[in-house]
Formats: sequence, structure tokens, C-alpha cells
Amino acid sequence: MVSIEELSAIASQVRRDIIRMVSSAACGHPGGSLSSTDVLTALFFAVMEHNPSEWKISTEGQDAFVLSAGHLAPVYYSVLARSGYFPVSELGTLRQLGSRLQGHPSVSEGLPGISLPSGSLGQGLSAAAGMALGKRLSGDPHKVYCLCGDGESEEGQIWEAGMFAAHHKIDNLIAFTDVNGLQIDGATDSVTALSDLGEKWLSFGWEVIEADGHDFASILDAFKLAGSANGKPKMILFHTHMGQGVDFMTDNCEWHGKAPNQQQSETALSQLKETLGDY
Ligand SMILES: Cc1ncc(C[n+]2csc(CCOP(=O)(O)OP(=O)(O)O)c2C)c(N)n1
Ligand SMILES: [Mg+2]
Repeated sequence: MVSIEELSAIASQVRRDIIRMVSSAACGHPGGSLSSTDVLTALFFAVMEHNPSEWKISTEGQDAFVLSAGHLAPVYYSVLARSGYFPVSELGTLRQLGSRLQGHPSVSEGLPGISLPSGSLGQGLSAAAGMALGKRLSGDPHKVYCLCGDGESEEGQIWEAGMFAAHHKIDNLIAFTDVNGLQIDGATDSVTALSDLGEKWLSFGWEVIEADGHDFASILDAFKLAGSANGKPKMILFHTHMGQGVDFMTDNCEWHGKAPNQQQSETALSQLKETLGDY
């Protein structure tokens, strides 16, 4: 079992990866990648049943993960590489022509660990619901995890998936939302208010769990609670801060989709401990 100290060390390295990748690509999405780092680190290193060396695109026989908020590709690529899906050195190719690490996850390049392309917001949760139903129908007892953004939850298709999953009692679907309160254009409340997101999911027939997305004990408890087969799909609302770990990016939506320059990158890296070695 991975300890909370180990998870925190991995998360620090993942945050360094994100800064270095986005900075060398000179574009990309650091803000939401940093807000969802602790949750994805816990998921990939302490929660999901997965075996990178035996992974196949069908995800058969393993838990599956879908990044519905596809712009969070940097954190996704880092946790995949650090889990052993592909060489960590490949992180340096983010957004380069011909790279397997496109700006948004793509399956055509054959990057291990990615079973679904995403980036057009709202679609991933529908696909995850279908994948979870498929696992149930084929007798695969594994779960499907899906990360949504709170700004992404302003998309209508999210709620269509919500109705579908509740109707079909897809209880092996564990969705979670990075509730950082911000999106590309500012506060989610000022763009299209989500009001009480927990009440909304409850009214759609989902089990709702709320947790602190920067506290590993709270994150692990939430995933454990979400593991029960009670006939309901699960939505965990992880309360987070955009840009977490880097002081000048924290709670600032300017960093939703902008790369730090060299000096900003050095400042950011000086605030994040190197724990597993840079790529
Ligand atoms: C269908 C669709 N509409 C618009 C966009 C452009 N877009 C990319 S990210 C984003 C905001 C997403 O907000 P959130 O999910 O909260 O992510 P965060 O800013 O927290 O990283 C938007 C509008 C898109 N990718 N897909
Ligand atoms: Mg957001």
C-alpha cells in the first residue's frame, strides 16, 4: 500500500513534470492540471486496479480511466508515465509534431494508457458510462473512473450522461469533478452558475460524495466510499484550487491555458520539490 508521504512525493514530481512540459511546449493547460494532480496521483498510485504492462485499449480485465476534461492532458501524461505506461523521457515531447503526446489525448498515435480521445468538453462522461455498462454486460467486474471539470459541467451532454447512467444503474462508474471554481473565462459562477452541484447530481439519481482534493486522506476515503455496488453511479466533488502548488498560479484563471515563461517556470519549479528525478 502506498503511504500518504509517498503519494505526496509523487504529486510534487507530477507538478514539476506539468510545469516543465507546458513550459517547453510554450503552450498547454497548467491551471487545472495542477488542481487535479493530487486526485489523479491518488487514483493511479493507490486506487485503480491496473497493470500498465498488460494494458490494452479495450481496458478489458482492468479498471479504466477517462479524462473527460481533455485539456488536462499534462497531468494525465505525467501520471501515466510515472506509473510505467511509457518512458518518462517522452514527457519532453508534449505538443510536438509527430509526438504521441498531443495537446489533447488522442488514440491514433497509440500512446499506452489512453483508450479514448477527448478535448471536446462534455463527451467523455458519456463514453465512460458506455464503457462501464460494457464492462457490466461482458462480466468484467472492473470500474471506470472519469474526471470532469467544473466548467465542463456547464455542457449539456454531461447531464445527458447523468440521466443515462442513473437510468441504467451503472454503479461501476465512478466520476469525479475537479471543483476549482474557475474555467477559461473566469469563475464558473460568473459564466454559467452551477449552483449546488451536489444537489444537482443527487437529483439526477447519483450518489454524491464531497472531499478535499488536496488532502490525500480525504481523497482516499472518498474513492473508498465510492466503491460500493449500490445501484447508483457515483460523483465525487473534489474541492480544489486552480494552480495548486505554485503561488502565482493559485486561484488565478489566467493560468487555465497559458505556459509560464522561462523565469516564471524557474520560480514555479523552485516551489516544487524534485522527488523522483526530472525527465
Ligand atoms: C465543447 C467545447 N467547448 C469549449 C471548449 C473550450 N474550453 C476548453 S477548456 C474550457 C473551460 C473548462 O473549464 P474547466 O472544466 O473548469 O477546466 P479548468 O479551467 O478548471 O481547467 C473551455 C471552455 C472545448 N474544449 N470544448
Ligand atoms: Mg475548473
